[in-house]
Amino acid sequence: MSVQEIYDAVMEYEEEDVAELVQAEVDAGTDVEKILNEGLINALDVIGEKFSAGTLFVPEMLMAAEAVQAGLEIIRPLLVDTDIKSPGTVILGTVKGDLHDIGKNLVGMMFEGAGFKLIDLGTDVDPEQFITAAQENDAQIIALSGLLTTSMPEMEKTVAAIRKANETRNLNVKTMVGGPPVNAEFATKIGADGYSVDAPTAVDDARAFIVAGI
Ligand code: B12
Repeated sequence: MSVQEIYDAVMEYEEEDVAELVQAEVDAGTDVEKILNEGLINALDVIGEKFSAGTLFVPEMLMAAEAVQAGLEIIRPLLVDTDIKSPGTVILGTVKGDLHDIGKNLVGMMFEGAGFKLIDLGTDVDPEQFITAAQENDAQIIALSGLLTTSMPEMEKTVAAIRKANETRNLNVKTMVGGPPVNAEFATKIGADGYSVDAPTAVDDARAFIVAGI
């Protein structure tokens, strides 16, 4: 039994095996971060490379994603279980036109694990949905995920709409963006308040926003 077997099972699209192997590693006390990074996410990176190279296609990418999701469900309780007092409320979603949600879900789990109240709007979320959810839940932060290059203009549109709502619709939220096509420079360019490279950093950055007092 090893983390390598989890990686292999994802590469073979064996959803049930992935769940069982992750459970076995968790029971054996293996570091969750190791399971996550070396077993699950690593495999998706290689799947993405094979997709780029044209050696596998969307159905395989989807099966690998489902296998990883099955593993994440086993890890979820370890990431979200907390007694910490809520530092604030975060609205999270993948921007319009983009259906990728594994990274977003991971970010969401880590926010929950840090005690934040999380409103996850899912994928393909349009700007108005983010704004309405922030108003209804008195949120401090809106966090946008995107995996596609075409999500970058969507993020820009969404951040612009949120900034406008901050000025004209009595909203008071900070925006943060994440996902492989974006970086800190892009975040600054589109007027987002922050960019974080991964889920743990997103939580630290969100805490810093709140401590700074929005
Ligand atoms: C799985 C997958 C799919 C699955 C998604 C299933 C799902 N439920 O999510 C399916 C099969 C549906 C899919 C479809 C498509 N995909 Co796809 N997909 C992938 C793949 C292999 C893995 C993505 C993933 O989950 N990674 C693991 C997670 C954990 O990583 P992550 O999302 O980057 O998240 C981390 C950070 O980025 C960050 N983060 C993420 N979100 C946020 C948000 C905030 C606020 C913060 C702070 C941080 C943060 O934190 C996370 C880690 O801690 C990638 C390749 C890759 N390596 O990324 C291609 C990839 C993203 N897909 C790609 C493409 C082209 C497509 C399709 C267009 C293919 C097609 N021809 O139909 C469609 C588009 C569908 C749509 N409209 O969205 C391209 C994108 C190219 C581009 N630059 O635009 C990639 C890069 C593959 C490639 N190499 O070409 N895909």
